[in-house]
Amino acid sequence: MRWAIIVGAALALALSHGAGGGTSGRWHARGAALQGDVSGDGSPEKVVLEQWRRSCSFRLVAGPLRARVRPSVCDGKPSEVTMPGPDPHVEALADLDGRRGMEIVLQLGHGATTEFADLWAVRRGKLRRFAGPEPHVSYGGGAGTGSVFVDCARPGFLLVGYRDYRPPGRVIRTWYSLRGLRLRQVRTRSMRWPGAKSVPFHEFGYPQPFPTCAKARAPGR
Ligand SMILES: [Ca+2]
Repeated sequence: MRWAIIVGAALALALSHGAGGGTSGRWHARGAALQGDVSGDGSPEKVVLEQWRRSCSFRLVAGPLRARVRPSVCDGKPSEVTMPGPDPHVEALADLDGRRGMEIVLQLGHGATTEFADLWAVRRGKLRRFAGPEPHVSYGGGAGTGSVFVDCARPGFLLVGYRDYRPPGRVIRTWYSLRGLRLRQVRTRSMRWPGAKSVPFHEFGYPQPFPTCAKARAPGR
């Protein structure tokens, strides 16, 4: 299911980096640029996703760092991300794994109700995608079916809450550790929870994703 954080063995190799800053040539920004320290040096970088013309070629830009991004939808329905629209874009910068420097939440697309994203971080001076297939995280949903909520737990741990509204109603919370650019499922708790009853757990707050740990978001969100 889309809401699950999927752990996989494949490591993204879509890396490239170069010098210089800002949009240049036929590269143009896709979504808003965020300011935050993703390199961990104490100074903020400008973080933005750029697109090459109207092609399915994207690059993640963080200060002087560059990394190529090719969403898997490029192989099937590229028009979902090449036409003007909300995705893909940098959704948030958030301190997720407890190391210096914020992680990058790169929203790749959206389904009927949920939105889904990959996680990136700067390691050894390069932008690196977390391991595993797309997407690393999903969030959103609609009352009546189910909703997914993702947030920080304690440092280095991520929490995904899933709410199933179908009677009798259920809340499922799953913890993941983030180490070495890898998400590992730690434990899961499931409990009955009637659809009409509000959920007190922090990950069910808004806005999504990462309501209690995000340090930077796109303006107006
Ligand atoms: Ca920095």
